[in-house]
Amino acid sequence: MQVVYTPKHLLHDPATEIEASTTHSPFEHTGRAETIKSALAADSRFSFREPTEHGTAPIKAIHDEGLIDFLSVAWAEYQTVVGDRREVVPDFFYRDEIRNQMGATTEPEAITARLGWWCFETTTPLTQGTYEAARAAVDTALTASDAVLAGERAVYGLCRPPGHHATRDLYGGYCFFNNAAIAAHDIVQRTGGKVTVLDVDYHHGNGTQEIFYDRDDVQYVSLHGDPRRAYPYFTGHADETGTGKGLGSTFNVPLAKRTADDAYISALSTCAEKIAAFKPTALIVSLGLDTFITDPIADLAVTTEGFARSGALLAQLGLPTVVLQEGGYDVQALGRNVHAWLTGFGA
Ligand code: SP5
Ligand code: ZN
Repeated sequence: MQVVYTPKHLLHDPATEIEASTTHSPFEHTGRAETIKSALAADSRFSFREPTEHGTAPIKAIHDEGLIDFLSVAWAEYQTVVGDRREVVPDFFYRDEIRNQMGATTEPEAITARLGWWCFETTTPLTQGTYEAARAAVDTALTASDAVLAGERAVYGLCRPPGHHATRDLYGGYCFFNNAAIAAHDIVQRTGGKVTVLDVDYHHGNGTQEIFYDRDDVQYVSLHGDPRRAYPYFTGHADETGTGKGLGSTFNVPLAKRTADDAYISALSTCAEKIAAFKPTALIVSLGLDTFITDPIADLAVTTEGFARSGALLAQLGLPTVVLQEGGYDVQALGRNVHAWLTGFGA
């Protein structure tokens, strides 16, 4: 199996994360992608290639151009206006209600205000090279989907930073650009076929769901920790099924705490049936391994064997498949878990 990887992910290098009312070392760090790379490189069935540059057009097709412009200048502008900071984090979030009765507003001028305009939470710091790394993650996803369109059965894009929490207009949840959504839309545009994004990350992919919520050409299927207890809290409930012509093209399966392999595989089978019924021409998997039994920020109980079974089950759909890296924070086990999933699929 081809693996698309670039060391440019190292340019996004936060040293802290503000979460749970503390500042601590980040769960999402450079070591994650490096350990995955090493685990796959040790198996000769995987061949590595670097992404090619695709420019901003495919990103603009999914995200507000203002978000791209902001991310390209925000870190540097903060340094000159506010002060020297290794990492840049918002401290004032825009919420519509602050202007109750006053009507809508537009992007503000001050850098502090713009941070709160484009970001939705505190755990996603901007570092000096974040924009370049985020652009490279998009290129990784698009290079993987190019290879699948060129005839590969399945290709793995080692995207970092991840993407599925990024909405059309907002970044957060360790995500800046929605790699999977950009690749899915690109495939639809180029082939005219329908695409499914299957999101197996522990966290609901609020961004991917939002981007495609009113569309009938991209199906979004997700199984994740129940948002009644799990981040991102405000989306991912079972009654969210799409809107307008997209009604029925979103399918959410919230999972109970400690869900283990057999129950997980059973839920995944239900998802596979939904995908088969949609009849897509390609599948994108948002591959988060934070469903793992010892993940530090999640509470499911999937094992390495469960990941191998997941890959095998999805291979049975027989679809051209782009697998893109999302979360997974037990870094000790992350390389072997990705390896198990991909070899289960059929490396
Ligand atoms: C891509 C991805 O997996 N993003 C996840 C972002 C979640 N960030 C906040 C998680 C908060 C979890 N708090 C539980 C702490 C247990 N020690
Ligand atoms: Zn996650």
